[in-house]
Amino acid sequence: MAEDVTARAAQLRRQLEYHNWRYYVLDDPVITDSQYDRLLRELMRLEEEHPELKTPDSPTQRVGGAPRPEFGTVVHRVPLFSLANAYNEEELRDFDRRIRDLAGDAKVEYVVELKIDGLAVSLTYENGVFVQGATRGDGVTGEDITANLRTVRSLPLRLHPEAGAPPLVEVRGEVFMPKQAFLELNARREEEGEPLFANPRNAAAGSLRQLDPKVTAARSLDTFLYGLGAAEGLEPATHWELLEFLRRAGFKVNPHIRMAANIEEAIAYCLSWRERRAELPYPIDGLVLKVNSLELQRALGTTAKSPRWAIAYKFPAEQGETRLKEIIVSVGRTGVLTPTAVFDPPVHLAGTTVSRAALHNEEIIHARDIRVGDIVLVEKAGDIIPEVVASRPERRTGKETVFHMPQKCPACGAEVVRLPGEVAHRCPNVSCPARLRESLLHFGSRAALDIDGLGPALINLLLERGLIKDVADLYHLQAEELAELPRFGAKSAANLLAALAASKTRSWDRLLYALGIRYVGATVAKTLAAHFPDLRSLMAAGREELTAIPGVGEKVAASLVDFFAEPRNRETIERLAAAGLNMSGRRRERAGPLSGKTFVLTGTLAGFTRSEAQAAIEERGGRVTGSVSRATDYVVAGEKPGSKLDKARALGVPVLSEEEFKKLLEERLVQA
Ligand code: 0OX
Repeated sequence: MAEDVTARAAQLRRQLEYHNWRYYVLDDPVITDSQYDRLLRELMRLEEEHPELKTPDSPTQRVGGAPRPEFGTVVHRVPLFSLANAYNEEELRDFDRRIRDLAGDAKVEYVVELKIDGLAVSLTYENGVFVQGATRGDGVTGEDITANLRTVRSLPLRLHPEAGAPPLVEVRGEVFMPKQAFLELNARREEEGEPLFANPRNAAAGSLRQLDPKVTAARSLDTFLYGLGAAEGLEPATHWELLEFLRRAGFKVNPHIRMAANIEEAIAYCLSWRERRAELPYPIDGLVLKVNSLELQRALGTTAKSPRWAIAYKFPAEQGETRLKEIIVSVGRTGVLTPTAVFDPPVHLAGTTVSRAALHNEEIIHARDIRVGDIVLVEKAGDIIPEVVASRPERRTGKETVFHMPQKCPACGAEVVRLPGEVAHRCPNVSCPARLRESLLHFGSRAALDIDGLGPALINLLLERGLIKDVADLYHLQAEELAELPRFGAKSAANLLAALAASKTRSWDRLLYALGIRYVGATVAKTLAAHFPDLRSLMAAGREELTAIPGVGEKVAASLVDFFAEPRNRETIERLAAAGLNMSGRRRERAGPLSGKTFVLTGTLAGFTRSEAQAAIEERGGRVTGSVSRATDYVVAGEKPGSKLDKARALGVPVLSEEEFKKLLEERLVQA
């Protein structure tokens, strides 16, 4: 028996270490938090029952994960503890009883906060100035992510004067990604052939733990602050007072934080959020109860891992069971094969009916021991995306089958490849009908050439009838052949031809984006179009010329060079040119007196609308971006400037008034 227990503990430890590494080092977990919790709790129970099993390196003995070696490390002045969890009302009442045992007759009030599903950070301000930011890390040592945190717009780089500039404050809170931003980021990544983030928290972690702060800056991260570490010159008496201080100092404090006079009020507030959490624009995974009196907090103290004065109430997972009927594999525009689970019957989760869920890749399917025909558990990951989290092996009948990625492309039969270092399987055939279909859809999509009426049904018809074989064929379609298509009269034919004609005049960055080159999304396409006068000169550019452009990295450059080296692609581009598509930009490439200068606009100007100011800068060869960084040359501040002005001051970026801006425009015109 004892042998079994030892073996199981060792197995759990190995599994937990592996999943820790996937989560903290790779930001790419293969199991869900609740599965991880289950493994950890099983190990904790075993170690409690058999203390001789405890080892100093057991995953139960630490709070977080290994720091990434690329970042500097920060030793926290006061350790960052994690929270003990409660999964039901009874566990909350137990928590309250333990506290009242110690409190004696004193009344125990609680502050109840939403538990934001993000990344815990610690921010140090010296004499009111932000000097250092760190991840929690293992609670004792974290990673230095100061440069990245500086790009998060809701973080004050300087405390508001109302806070009284205490000599030292170390503030704690959560950096998170709003749900909408997460969905948009993943949509963009899908388009650019990048792996998707599993949930908003991983997206936030992945965005913050970037070696290039520019990448962090481009992600919509937000913050809520809720705690204090080391402090000098600041002594709140209650947690509530601390929150008020944080608000005054300019931090974002969650608006749904409430006082509860006793545990029952706190519980009622927790339960009220079970139904309402879907309405929030950011992900939460529960609530946090904190003893309001800091004196009582000090008296209660901490265990090895978590304070005794706080507890997390974790929502039961939105969860349902159903049968995984089949796994279908679709082929995307870049050739990536994606498996999708199809459920029979569909499951109801948090007000929605779910009949399918993405399975990401083969590795995840095997890590979760999911087989076709299994009864599976479906949850909403990060409060938002349905996900198959586990199977029920005990309910197998023996008819279930292990899933393998097909070795041949399900659409064209080409041999599937797996590039070294990639989890994705790909169809390498550039003329694969599935890839072609997706490429055509992308080509005509709104942000690309915006060809009204070119939807999936029409594309299928055109392909089936052999009327088109690539995007260039679209421009040779004839009214007569279109009018013969089922449910497609002369009117629709004329509309489509008009839409195609209109698409020829779009700016060439949109054509570049429409070509669907890997890693060339709409933003990269704009950047490239701003540096080259036309598509042909971009095609002639080598890797070095490309990587010299800010915002163009090795990956993008290699992808462009490969794409343009392919004769079939060059031929398609020539045919598009012959059909009359616009391949050069008058407006964008301008070399002028402001060439190489980057501007940020904030507030309202009396003499210009925002787009007029932008046009004036661009006409002179300058560029306008949305956020202030060290690379910004000027910030133009009008009436009621926003936080961009504070940021410019903190970074020492020159700030121009409207008068000064006008002068600069005039001067630079004369020079030109
Ligand atoms: C959150 C959150 C996390 C209390 C002692 C250790 C953590 N995710 O929103 N942690 C805490 O509290 C501390 N509060 C929160 N609101």
